[in-house]
Amino acid sequence: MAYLGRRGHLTLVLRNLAQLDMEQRRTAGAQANQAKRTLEEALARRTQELEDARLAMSATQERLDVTLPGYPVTGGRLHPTTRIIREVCEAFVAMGFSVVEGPEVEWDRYNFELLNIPKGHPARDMWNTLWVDYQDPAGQQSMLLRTHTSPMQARVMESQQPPVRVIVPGKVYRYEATDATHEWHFHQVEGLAVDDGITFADLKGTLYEFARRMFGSERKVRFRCDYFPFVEPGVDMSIDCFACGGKGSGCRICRDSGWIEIMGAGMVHPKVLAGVGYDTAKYTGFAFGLGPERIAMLKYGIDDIRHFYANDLRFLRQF
Ligand code: 2NM
Repeated sequence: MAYLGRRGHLTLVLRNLAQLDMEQRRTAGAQANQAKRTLEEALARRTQELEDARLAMSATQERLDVTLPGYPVTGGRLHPTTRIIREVCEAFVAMGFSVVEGPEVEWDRYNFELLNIPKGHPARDMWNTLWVDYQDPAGQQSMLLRTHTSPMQARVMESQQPPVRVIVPGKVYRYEATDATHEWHFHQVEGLAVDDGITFADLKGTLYEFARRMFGSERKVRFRCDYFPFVEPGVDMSIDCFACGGKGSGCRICRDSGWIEIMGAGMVHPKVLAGVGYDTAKYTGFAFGLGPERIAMLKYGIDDIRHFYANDLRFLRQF
């Protein structure tokens, strides 16, 4: 800097050469240029020495072996719940349904009232609810963590006229003590079809097709009466056991019954259709719901639902 820099001694000498006469300029110029070369060479030499020393130090002291292979990038994988949700949705998308998702925090109105579960109705006891400490400004509506994904079906129906064909995957919450078959949060996939002329035969045909796609083309299905306040009639659907082929002797999966319950379903209750403003003289529909964790437990032979939320890599790496 002091000699070779922009305002260095030597730079100034060279710059001011023009002020000297010819004779002086020749000798001073030659000397100055010689001095500049000498300085530059010395600087380059010293720079190289320091760089060599730094590399030598790095090689002996830092122990960085640049020839070692890099750390492998481990490929991620999908959670078993996600895999089942995608498989279920794909099966229904292939049959003309659209996938929609809704909020996990809901109003009483969508989670219960529009689904034919009014305040004080005994059916409310079917869902142990996690209430959120917030009411709407008018004080009319309580907030809760949705206990099923059906409130989104109510939202879809409220926002459009039939035809409706939707499949709604998502997380749901219950105020529940946990054990091998219960969690306080888990997932659901629910579906809904409403149109002019939909019958119970459509429900059976659609869910039968789903069962065969999901569990094998040989599957048989069984429908039995069940109760859900938002449907009438309500049913549960079973498939013949894919583990023992329905023989049911010493089978862990179907507990010897030969049948496995995989979902609930039914014809949408006229009160639900009327509640969202549909013409019940014209439109009918069917709806259904299943638990992907339960499906995964059956399919992969998982014995405890709590594995799904424990984040234990020994569990997760198996899928
Ligand atoms: C189930 C079983 C039966 C259902 C009904 C509705 C709605 F909004 F359309 F009324 N959504 N989901 C339903 C019906 C769900 O889950 C076991």
